[in-house]
Amino acid sequence: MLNIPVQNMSDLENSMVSIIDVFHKYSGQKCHLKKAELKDLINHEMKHFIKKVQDNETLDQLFNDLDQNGDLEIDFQEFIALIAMVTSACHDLFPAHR
Ligand SMILES: [Ca+2]
Repeated sequence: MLNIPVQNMSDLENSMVSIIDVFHKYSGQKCHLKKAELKDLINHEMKHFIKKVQDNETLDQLFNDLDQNGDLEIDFQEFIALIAMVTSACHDLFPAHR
């Protein structure tokens, strides 16, 4: 574990730590997200950026798209692909200067 005081970290570094923290909040010690955990994470942590996942068909589709190695779990590598996709989409929607 890196031992850097939070106040010394940049906004971007803090954001990276937040992504890691959120992943582990939902994955727990096992470091993989099951389908229901992915749904909870999206619906609680990304509700302003992604339409709420309500039906199983949408969840299955999203889960299968993210699960690149087909082990029926989302590891951190697969999770950050989602973060990258959504962040990229937000970049197109948000003005450059807020
Ligand atoms: Ca996987």
